[in-house]
Amino acid sequence: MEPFSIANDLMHQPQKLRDKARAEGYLFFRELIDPAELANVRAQILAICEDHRWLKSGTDPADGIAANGVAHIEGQPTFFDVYEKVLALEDFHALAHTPKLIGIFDALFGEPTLVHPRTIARIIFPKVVQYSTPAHQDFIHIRGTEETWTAWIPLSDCPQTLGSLAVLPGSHTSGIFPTRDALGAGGKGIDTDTLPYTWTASDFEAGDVIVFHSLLVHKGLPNLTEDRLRISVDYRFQGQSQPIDPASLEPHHGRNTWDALYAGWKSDRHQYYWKQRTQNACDRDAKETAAGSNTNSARS
Ligand SMILES: O=C(O)CCC(=O)C(=O)O
Repeated sequence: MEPFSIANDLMHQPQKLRDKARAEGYLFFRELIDPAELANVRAQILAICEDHRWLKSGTDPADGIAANGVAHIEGQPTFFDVYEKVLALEDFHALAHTPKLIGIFDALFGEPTLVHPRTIARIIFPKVVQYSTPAHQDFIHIRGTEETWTAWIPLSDCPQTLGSLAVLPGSHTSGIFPTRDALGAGGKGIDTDTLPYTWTASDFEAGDVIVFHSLLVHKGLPNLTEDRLRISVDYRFQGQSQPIDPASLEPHHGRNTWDALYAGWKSDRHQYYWKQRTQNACDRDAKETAAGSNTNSARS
């Protein structure tokens, strides 16, 4: 597998950053986020996992060691016992607003960035590699504007063997590829064998971040470890003036209300911040939907 190209040198050169983003469809940054902020969110997620006996008893929760013979798969009923509590974590949502991330997206979009409130965490178990996230494009799930970008951030060091992310650079320039039903997050996969692009991936250290265009084909690598959980987050961003699908303003998987998720938060700074900023965007999206331009109802 080819390694990612590193974009740190371009962080303060907006035009070059945009040129690289347009050409390759992704940007990979080393040491972008303070590892302590990631470790804080990871510890809170692992504390919930421990409460639900997802972790091996007698081990340090910080090691993220799965209990013997236990594997919970996103979308299955037992997964939500933990996931609904994860979605209520204030620090997990606040992390999406990290100024360094926003600065990169402001430069990419050439206007103020809107952070999608629908934040996503992935808890990927070992020994269930058939549920690794299949190759896909986020746009079929997110809709709204194609100029939506995802930041994928592992909450600890994440070598490829722990199941990090791989991308097909340049694949965002070829439109939307056909999909088939597949196991793994999103439930839709693309057959990539005949595509004229090369899979690219690197080992992540805590603080490294990859951001990518909604049409860039990407996939989760299999978690090949004996017993470690891979924990990562996906945050989505777009220019504030662009259309947004109303589902991107709902909690992930749509099982909770924001009022319920916000109930225990200490601050309202990251609550309902999008309501004012998306009024026009939602109206425009509603008109497009009525006109039949958005027909795919898939959701990840
Ligand atoms: O973390 C993963 O396995 C998949 C993340 C992803 O591809 C996505 O959310 O679009």
